[in-house]
Amino acid sequence: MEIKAAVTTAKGSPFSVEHVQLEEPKEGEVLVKVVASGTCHTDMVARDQEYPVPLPAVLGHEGAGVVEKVGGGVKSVAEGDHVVLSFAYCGRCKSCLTGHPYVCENFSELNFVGDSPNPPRRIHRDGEYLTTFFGQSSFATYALTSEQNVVKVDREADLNILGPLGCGIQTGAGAVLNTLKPQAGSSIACFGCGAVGLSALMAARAVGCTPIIAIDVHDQRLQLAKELGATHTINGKDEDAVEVIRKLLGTGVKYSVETTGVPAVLRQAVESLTFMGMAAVIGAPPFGATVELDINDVLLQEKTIRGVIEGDSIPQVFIPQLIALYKEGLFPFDKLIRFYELDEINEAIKDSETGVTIKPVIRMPH
Ligand code: CXF
Ligand code: ZN
Repeated sequence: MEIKAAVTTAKGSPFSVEHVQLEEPKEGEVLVKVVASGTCHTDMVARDQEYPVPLPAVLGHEGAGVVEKVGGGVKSVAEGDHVVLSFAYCGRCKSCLTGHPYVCENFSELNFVGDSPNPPRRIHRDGEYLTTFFGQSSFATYALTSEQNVVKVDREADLNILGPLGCGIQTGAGAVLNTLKPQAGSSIACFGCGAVGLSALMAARAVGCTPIIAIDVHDQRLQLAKELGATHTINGKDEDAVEVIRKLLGTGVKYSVETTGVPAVLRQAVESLTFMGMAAVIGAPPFGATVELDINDVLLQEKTIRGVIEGDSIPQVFIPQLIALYKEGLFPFDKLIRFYELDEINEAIKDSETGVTIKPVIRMPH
């Protein structure tokens, strides 16, 4: 079938909205009419070729829409179901089989495709195949994906806002709810107030963390952090976050969440921890990035530094839980979103890169 998609042809180039061809669903595949797709920093990382995503490609990995058609053997969804699309996993490796698909041993191959011996050939343009990103390629009017990428959601929920739950929002919220699991009354510091950091902050608020300290270099974002539940804010340009946190809490915070991918900020997220504190490492720096840590600071206080991918989420379990929290007013993630039309995708990306919009969501023309 012919679809409209935002194509990335060359490293760093703007998106070009074009007509391309999409295959019909085969065994285990699901065709989704995309209503809207969030944009995530990882789309830009792929566009800029910092991750091995062969170009040309159709990026986008936070799709939400309606099932149009299913291939043979698909059991969990049917035509007409409302769905959110999340990351791809194999379901057969040790990580998947032990309930950890977010660290699927084939994650890179299935989501970034670069090193795949057998890439999905679903999208083409004049005889040339375009890379399918995160097993979905949601910057398009239709997405052809695999059953394991698909999460069936409540029909009452507004599909226009649900896409970002498939990546950025589940990543931040899951780091708190699935990984750190703070008790009510625990202290937490969120380093970086983009979509991921603010999602962590909202989750911390939902489970009764206090104090909740938000750190960023933009006052506008810190203001939003306050509205979403931060009890304290620190502008890292003006103040030393570690010093301020120690002044406030004596030995430090029980939990910290690092979402910036800046090595020096990761060091702060570790240094600001109290005894037996835990830092969640979420922000992705360029490959090969390193950081110096005071080993005795980690050792003598028994600190834990923990990488977290996709919020340690089983999307089919966690996304409906986030929607339920949203419905109760406990997780107002819609406050991060601004809508753009597909033809405005380059403006949306620019607004996310300049910090004007926390979470741009692209609405598809139908
Ligand atoms: C990514 C972030 C970087 C590590 C792999 C998963 N998630 C989505 O954007
Ligand atoms: Zn993402």
